[in-house]
Amino acid sequence: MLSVPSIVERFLATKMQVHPDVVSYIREHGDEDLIDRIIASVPTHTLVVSVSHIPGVTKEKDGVRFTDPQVEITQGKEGSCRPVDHIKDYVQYFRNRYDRLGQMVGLRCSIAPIFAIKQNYRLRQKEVTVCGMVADARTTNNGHRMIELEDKTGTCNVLFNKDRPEFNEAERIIPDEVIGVRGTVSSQGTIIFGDQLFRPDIPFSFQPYCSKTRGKAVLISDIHVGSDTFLEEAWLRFTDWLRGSDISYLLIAGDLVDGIGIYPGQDQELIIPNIYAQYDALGKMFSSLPSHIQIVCAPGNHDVVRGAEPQPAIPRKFTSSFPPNCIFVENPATVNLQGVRILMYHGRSFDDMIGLIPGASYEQAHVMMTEMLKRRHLALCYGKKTPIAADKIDRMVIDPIPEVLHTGHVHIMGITKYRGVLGINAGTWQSQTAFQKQMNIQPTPAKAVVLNLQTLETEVMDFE
Ligand code: D5M
Ligand code: FE
Ligand code: ZN
Repeated sequence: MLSVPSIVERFLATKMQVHPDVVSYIREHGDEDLIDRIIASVPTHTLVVSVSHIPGVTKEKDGVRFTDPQVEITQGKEGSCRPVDHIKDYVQYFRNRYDRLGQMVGLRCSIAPIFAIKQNYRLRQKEVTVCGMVADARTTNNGHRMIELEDKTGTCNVLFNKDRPEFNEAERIIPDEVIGVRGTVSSQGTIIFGDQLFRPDIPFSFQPYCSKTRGKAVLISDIHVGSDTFLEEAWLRFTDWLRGSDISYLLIAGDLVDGIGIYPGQDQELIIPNIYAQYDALGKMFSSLPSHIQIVCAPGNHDVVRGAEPQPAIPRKFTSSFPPNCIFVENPATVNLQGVRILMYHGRSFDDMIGLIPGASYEQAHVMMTEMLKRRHLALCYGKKTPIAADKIDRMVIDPIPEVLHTGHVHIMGITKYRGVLGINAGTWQSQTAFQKQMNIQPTPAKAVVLNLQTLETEVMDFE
């Protein structure tokens, strides 16, 4: 058994205090591995590690409960969103993004001290490490990558030479992400020649938590009820199968219904032209499922709530026909199933990333999930296709690290894994629409991804 001081010291080494209940839990149930897992999964600003930070454990009133919770919404619970208001919120919002992602970047550049950008003029021809938010990223006439980087003290230009190994990553730098750069200041003090690039990233030490008990979840997205391209027969095959299955949870990552007035000419493609009636139809579809299946519903850009992210949960006035085993969450939301944390995000920002990241495509959307994880953020680019609602904290930051990132929106199913985090981009229940035909998007409809919570293995079920 580990000694109390050895456990306390491990946490102090990472500048965190640890609650005595956590120490007892580790002594009784864990080992060095558990300590690593806890350290890797606590949010960045944590000062005291409490029982609620132990993967798979929740705290009860009078002591510690050593069993897995069933469904717990740990982020994006209904009612968490604030209304969008003042410009000053954006200043706070971006400061919060910079502080949190910058702290993660600091952990990745290990011992190198981070310089304030305004000092560059004093540090001509010296090697420096800076950390900033990308104000602009462009390719120069000579094919090098020029980045305008901003921290709280000023801005500077960073040049990544196209013949250097780091250029590959530098090509993928996008506006409003937070990066660290190590390089040499030019003799004029105006440019840093970049040698190394650091992203907030997932630490190599991250070890995903697996449920101690059996349990399976099904992950889907983009049902689009109300559209004439909704695949009702495939859906019925899916629900028939669900009724006879050992599935305990059904998660839907947005675009529950097709909505009204989402794109020009949509009314021509609706078979349910009323928003209440669309949700009523979906509620009836869910009512036919066994009541022991917990159904988690998040909104997407076709749903009735505001488009700006984070999006609120579907309001109660639309959900009267839904059975009581439905839980309505915001977009994004983190759902803890038996200790396994699933970060649900609809995925609208894929539309922005596809244009910005070389080689990115709708067919390979799951590859972009890796790009999100490296940047520890779900929707970086401000002012493009994905509207962002400012708040005091940036809810789009990926923190803590989930076991699974669950997205949708692109209507093309794909699964990926990055440093222990599973990325599941669920498909759709809608066949190709006129718009998608125009865009040359070939959907992969009627697939459901089964996630085994005990092993984190996936299985794709096809109901086409
Ligand atoms: O998105 C369905 C599909 O259409 C998905 O592959 C993304 C694509 N899409 C949606 N909106 C846009 C824009 N504005 N530009 C490019 N591609 C887009 P859905 O949200 O279901 O309509
Ligand atoms: Fe969709
Ligand atoms: Zn969508």
